[in-house]
Amino acid sequence: MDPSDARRILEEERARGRALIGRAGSIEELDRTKTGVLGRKAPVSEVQRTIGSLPEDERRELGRLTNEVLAELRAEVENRRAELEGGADAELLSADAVDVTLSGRRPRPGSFHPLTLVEDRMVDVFTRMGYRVAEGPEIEDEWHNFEALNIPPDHPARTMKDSLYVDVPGMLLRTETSAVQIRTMQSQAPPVYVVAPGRTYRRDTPDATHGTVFHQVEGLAVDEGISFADLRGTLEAFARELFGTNTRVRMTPDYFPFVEPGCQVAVSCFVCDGAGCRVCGNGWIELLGAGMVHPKVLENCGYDSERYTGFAFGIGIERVAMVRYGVNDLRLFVEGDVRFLEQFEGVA
Ligand code: FA5
Repeated sequence: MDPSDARRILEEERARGRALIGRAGSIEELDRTKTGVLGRKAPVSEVQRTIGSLPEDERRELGRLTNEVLAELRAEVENRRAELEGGADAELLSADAVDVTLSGRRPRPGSFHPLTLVEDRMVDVFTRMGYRVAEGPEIEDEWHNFEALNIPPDHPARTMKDSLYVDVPGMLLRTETSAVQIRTMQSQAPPVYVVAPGRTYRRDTPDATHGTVFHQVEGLAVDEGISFADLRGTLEAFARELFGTNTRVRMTPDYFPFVEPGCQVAVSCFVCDGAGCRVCGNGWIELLGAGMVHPKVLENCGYDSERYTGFAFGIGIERVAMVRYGVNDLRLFVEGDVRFLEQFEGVA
């Protein structure tokens, strides 16, 4: 290559390269430009390759010029890269900018589920009477759920048809919180005053008043000299706390294998005070089963049934919530419809 051509090419490339580098609008474009002006096939590189064949003095002079152009273009590339990267940062910053003067979006406060509200209220009433909270497993063995509660082998609740068994032999989802009575008595000596809130499972066909999964609060008091009058007084105090001071309690005989005598307990309707209305029908609202702990149950847990007596009760939480909030179908509690649930915001 003629040295004067080489010089011309170098000067042209210096100008062309600077212009192209300056125009590159993105890092990707800059990289392409860099290959075009500094890569192996770029005119400057071609000049560089021919320098070796020139006479000594030309070689030195052209070598110096080539290096100068290369250094200048490389510096231009790096400057432009820094500019583009800075620009990308600035773009990101402006896209992410928060206008602190705008009023914020208020986070929607959650609220307690109505069943939680009622359970807490019930537990609160009993703990203020001196009861302690006890717990038991939801997957229970047949002994705690049935045998210990004096539920005989031929009782219908023990069939697959009425209870939900799990894949482990002899284990089922507890059908009532009464199993916690047994666990509590096994773990401590009398006197016992406990309430056990929790989830229970039955193979009931779901309808407005029955769920397959529902909740109960179990109560158990065992001490010397406990009588049916104590049960009645306790439930009256509970009903007055929950439904108002004029509430009356009605007990009608019923059968549960683990109590003797046993009863169903209803409270006078807090809407119509017993006259009969849309909420209650006949003036009374059935809430729970109760009775005096069967001596066999006390003996099953190692308690002296000659010395100790006790009462127990099991209250359906859904039932209490339906009455307290005027809800006519307990399936609403588990459907998760926000329009239903948000009505309980701020409710006690
Ligand atoms: C029992 O479960 C007894 N363990 C109660 C008891 C405890 C009696 C201690 C004596 C001594 P019962 O099956 O009646 O009894 O249920 C008690 C309450 O749970 C009912 O009054 C009702 O409020 C609620 N309940 C029962 N089955 C369902 C269901 N499928 N869905 C919703 N609530 C239910």
